[in-house]
Amino acid sequence: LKEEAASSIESVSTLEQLKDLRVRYLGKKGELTAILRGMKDVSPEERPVIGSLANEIRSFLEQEIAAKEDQLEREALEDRLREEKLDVTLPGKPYPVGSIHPLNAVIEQVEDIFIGMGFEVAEGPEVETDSYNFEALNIPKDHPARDMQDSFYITPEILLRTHTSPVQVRSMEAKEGRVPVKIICPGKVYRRDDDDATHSHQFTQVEGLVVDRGIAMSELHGILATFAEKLFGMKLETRLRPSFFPFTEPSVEMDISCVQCGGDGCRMCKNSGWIEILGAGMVHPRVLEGAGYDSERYTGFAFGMGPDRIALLKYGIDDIRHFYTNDLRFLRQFQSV
Ligand code: FA5
Repeated sequence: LKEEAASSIESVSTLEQLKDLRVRYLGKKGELTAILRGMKDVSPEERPVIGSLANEIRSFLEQEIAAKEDQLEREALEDRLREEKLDVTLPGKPYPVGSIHPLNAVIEQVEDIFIGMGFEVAEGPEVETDSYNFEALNIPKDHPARDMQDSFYITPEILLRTHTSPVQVRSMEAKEGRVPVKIICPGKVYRRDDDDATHSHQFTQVEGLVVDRGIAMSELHGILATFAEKLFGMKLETRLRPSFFPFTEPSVEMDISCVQCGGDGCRMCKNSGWIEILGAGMVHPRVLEGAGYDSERYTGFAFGMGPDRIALLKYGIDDIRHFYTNDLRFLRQFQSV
């Protein structure tokens, strides 16, 4: 039995098989256990001899099994180490890296420039009431200026805001008559415009508003000229042209000398040398009064620009729709922006 067991132990190759062998020889119903149980039938003289022999075999088998178990475990560990070997010199898998959208890049630059000049960034809702979007901005129901901004209405009183100007009124109301008010507000706006290379039905604007004592048109021009030079990173000419907005009086549009051709004429500026980048003006007294500011004591200026068109100009992009179609080939060109 001893020899047979020893050679079986020698020949097993898995821990599973070894466990079966242990049960077969040493288990409750095992062969050696059966011999030890049978001792009661053996004559008293033979009992000590057979008993000690059986015990000797048992401890021998226990040792053999333990030794084999050690060996098998070591081998299994070595196999695993061999299989799971990691080659740290292999080249890694390339991981796709995203980049900031050119439109967001421009909005962030605009924010940084104005924050640097002491402005705070305000926010307002994209779903707006007719009264904030129009009435509080001196655009009554039957005013022809409503046609300037064809709107998406949700109910007769609620619409998607057509410009960021309602945030002027909301910001003044939040300040409850205190000065200075000095905010910009970037955000999405919506108009029922037909999409083409320079028009989108959803686009972005950045509004600006300053209200304090003694604010004049010269402050407006100074701040906006400084802003334009910082944004395009070069010396620029700027000019203010008379314009009309119901919520500012007087109203202007600001042109910059074309950054693409340096003022000599190109496709971007239609050979005029000038490009319009924003609308602005002195806040209309009626808008100040409506938001709780005494228009005899305080004056202010406001402006509104379209970062989409500024981004077209800054990066020489030919179609505004590129910003919204998410073609990776287009977006990848701005990884260093
Ligand atoms: C306004 O929306 C005024 N609220 C701006 C303003 C604010 C004037 C404060 C005075 C004081 P306007 O409709 O011109 O103005 O739009 C401003 C800018 O938005 C334009 O210069 C243009 O850059 C951009 N814009 C207008 N319509 C579109 C469009 N469909 N797609 C992309 N950009 C547009």
